[in-house]
Amino acid sequence: MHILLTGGCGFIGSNFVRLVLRERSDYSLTNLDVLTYSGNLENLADIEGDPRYRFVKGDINDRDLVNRLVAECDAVVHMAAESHVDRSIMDGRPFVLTNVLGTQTLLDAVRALRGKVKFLHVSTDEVYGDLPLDQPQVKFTETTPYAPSSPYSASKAASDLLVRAYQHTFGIPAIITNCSNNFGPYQFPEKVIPLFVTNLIEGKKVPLYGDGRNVRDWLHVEDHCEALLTVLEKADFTSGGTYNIGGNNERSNLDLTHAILKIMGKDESFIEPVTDRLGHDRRYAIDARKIEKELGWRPTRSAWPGALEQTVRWYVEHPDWWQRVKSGAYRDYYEQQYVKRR
Ligand code: NAD
Ligand code: TDX
Repeated sequence: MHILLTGGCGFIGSNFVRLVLRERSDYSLTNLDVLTYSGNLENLADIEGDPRYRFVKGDINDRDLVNRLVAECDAVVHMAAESHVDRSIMDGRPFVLTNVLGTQTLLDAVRALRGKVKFLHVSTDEVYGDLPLDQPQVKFTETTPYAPSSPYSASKAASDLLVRAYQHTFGIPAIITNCSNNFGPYQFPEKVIPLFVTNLIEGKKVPLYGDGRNVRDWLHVEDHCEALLTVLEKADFTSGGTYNIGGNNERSNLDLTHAILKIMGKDESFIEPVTDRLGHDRRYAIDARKIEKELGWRPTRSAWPGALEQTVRWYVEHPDWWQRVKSGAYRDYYEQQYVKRR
């Protein structure tokens, strides 16, 4: 199987590349990534020379390039996106350009191949909006109506609806996955866990939004990547549909912060309460029974405190990685590695 992965230099994408190369000796991958601020070639520096892996620098909105790369593959795993809610509140436009129009560019390329290429669309639980804090039994299922709250989640919801429409109208073989919050190595330190951990290593405080009671359902990134591989290999793409993916691991931000402080031997004085995020979703929780029942996937690497401790340790042991990200030095890598070789 040859996979065209979009956004493979980001957090989930780089973990997916590593997992596929490790666990599927007969698979190869092309990674199409334009290298926005969150795309970091250093995430995959150790596998650059693998003959089963190829990096192509390019935009998912480049029609000619996309048509050519899609025609060469058996399946598209589409992860490229603007992914950070706070950035979408500052400026929603890049989110529409990449998440909506970019997805449509890929869908057109897949459509032209008349059923030969599978399309796996990697999406988020945020498309469903948020859940009340006082009804813990209520979770997102695959039939929960869409009610996105941020420009980020609205752009992801729009892209999901385009996938559904192309599946329905043109019969493209497509599946959508909606996943909860991921954690693990190589996450850009704008997201809460790597931001808090690296701030604490630097002796800085952690900015906790609002009252800290917001709840997220945390899943280890390798569990997410295993779920995506399971869907790719076992799901019925001709009928289409959706799978929710979650960790069954709900934590309030306050509990998360206390857990990180404890692992790092810091006290509460390192918490800095700050003004809440605009439109801040209260609670996300995934009902993942469908993927478990139909495809036999369930998380195996997400249990706390072990998985959180392991993740904190990864950032503690890789200061070069996150210091280069925080300083912006990682952006020179492409220049050094590729441009100067021409
Ligand atoms: P990320 O921001 O770490 O990585 C995104 C990658 O996409 C980067 O490498 C970036 O360079 C690339 N990219 C952006 N615009 C592009 C374009 N126009 N053309 C080509 N490449 C482009 O994001 P992530 O956290 O790895 O998320 C990956 C996907 O998973 C996203 O679609 C996101 O919505 C979804 N998702 C993320 C989470 C999470 O917790 N991180 C949870 C559920 C779903
Ligand atoms: O500094 C912070 N302080 C804080 O309290 C940051 C960055 C976040 N938070 C809170 C906001 C959220 O309730 O922590 C929680 C998690 O925030 P993020 O890491 O920004 O993630 P979230 O907004 O929940 O979205 C993430 O999960 C779903 C990803 O960024 C999305 O790409 C994914 O779709």
